[in-house]
Amino acid sequence: MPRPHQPGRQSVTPTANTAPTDTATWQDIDRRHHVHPFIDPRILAEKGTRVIVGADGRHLVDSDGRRILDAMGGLWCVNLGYGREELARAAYDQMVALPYYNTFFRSAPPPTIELARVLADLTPGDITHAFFSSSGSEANDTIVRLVRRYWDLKGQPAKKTFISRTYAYHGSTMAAASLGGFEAMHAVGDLPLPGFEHVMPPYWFAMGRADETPEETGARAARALEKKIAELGADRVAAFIGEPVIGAGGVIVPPDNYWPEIQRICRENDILLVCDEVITGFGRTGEWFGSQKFGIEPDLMTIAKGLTSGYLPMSAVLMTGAVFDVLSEGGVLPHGYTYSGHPVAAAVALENIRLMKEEGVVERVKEDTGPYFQARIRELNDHPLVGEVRGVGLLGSIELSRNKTTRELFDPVGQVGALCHEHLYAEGVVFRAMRDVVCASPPLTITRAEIDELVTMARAGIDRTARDLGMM
Ligand code: PXG
Repeated sequence: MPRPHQPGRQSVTPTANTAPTDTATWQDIDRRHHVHPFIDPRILAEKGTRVIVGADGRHLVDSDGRRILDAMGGLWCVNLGYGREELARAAYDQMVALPYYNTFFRSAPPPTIELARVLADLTPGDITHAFFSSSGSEANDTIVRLVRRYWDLKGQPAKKTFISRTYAYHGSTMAAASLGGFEAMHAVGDLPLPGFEHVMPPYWFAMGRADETPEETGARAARALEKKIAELGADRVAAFIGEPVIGAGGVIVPPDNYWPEIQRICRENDILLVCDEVITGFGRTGEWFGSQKFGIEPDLMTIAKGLTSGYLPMSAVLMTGAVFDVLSEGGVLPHGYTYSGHPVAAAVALENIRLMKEEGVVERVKEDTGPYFQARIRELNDHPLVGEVRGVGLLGSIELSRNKTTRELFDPVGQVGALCHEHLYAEGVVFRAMRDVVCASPPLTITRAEIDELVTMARAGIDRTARDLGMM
């Protein structure tokens, strides 16, 4: 049962196994013992860890009792919002019935079997089968192994190279980070591994030529894939992978002409099309899956995050019957994780999907809160520090720029975004800053009133940033 929050209380007991203590003590212990992803430990030590002790609906509660609107739904994942007792109960009931059993060899627990069926029903095109894992990174690693095996079994063992995009985020394992398009990530672990290539994304604001429309940039980005395939030889290219909307890379929304063109190029060159739906899956864009929003039917899909609303770690690789049939010809598949198809995570995923259907969550994003959110955040376009507002459904980003006409980026990139993130937090809302883009991916249960609150705080935080820069 979630505990009631007591705003203002200085000393917190978040769980039965942590002693009550104050923020400074948590921060001190954290600094001495805990390695955090994606933050300079010196900055963390200087500024102190934000200790989040509870949450309810769309709001977080920190160890000082402050309530903060979570415009990020955790990390793009808490789609049903916080404090959903139905999900906690589904986990509890399954833990009592069967807390663990595996899916290796001939076994499988009922929730995992049922989830595979539900996913086949929910997904677009001919997707029929699911391979389960626990994180988006593991699922994308799985993609690399399965796709390479697919081409071996098809008698085309030279088809091994993956083409992905600059600013793509596909995870942090060796293969997932190789798929990703971030130099800073490649620098850790000597990546990309051999066999991973990158082309430009349809990112008009930063990569579009001065005289180009977003559609023209989209068409040029699609041609970049065609050129890369020609350069490598289609007989060496295994798959193209992309997020329907690039998420962590700055919420880069493609123009409508981009994805159909990418699909055409993949089909014509006999290259598998893989959609990483880790963020765009489960209603984020106003459809169940981003590929539906953009009118394409991938051969394989990666899902994670919103599958369980982040309540437990679970991910999957989904594939068409045609892909499954080829893989089946290979006999034993020597690939799997101890927690593949974990029954408790599967029970939570099933309950999450049931609740989403029962409450009409995806329809509400499509027809009501999504369009409302898009209209309201676009009001920020009038701000002198805002270069462009992008988004679809309940995914949005604000690209900060000195000059929206020339689309001038800040130099060095990243400081203004980080500053803005701090100001937004001070206003009481968490965004995600990437370069000089602040991104939002709120719980899909967010109300119109909370969207108003979000936009008011966003404007105030951007105002503060502009004043620091002498732009207001
Ligand atoms: N694909 C996509 C599209 C993602 O956004 C992953 C794969 C990897 O999932 P796991 O579960 O292995 O993390 C992601 C994850 C950020 C941030 O800073 C984004 C993600 C994860 C952590 C931080 O915006 N996306």
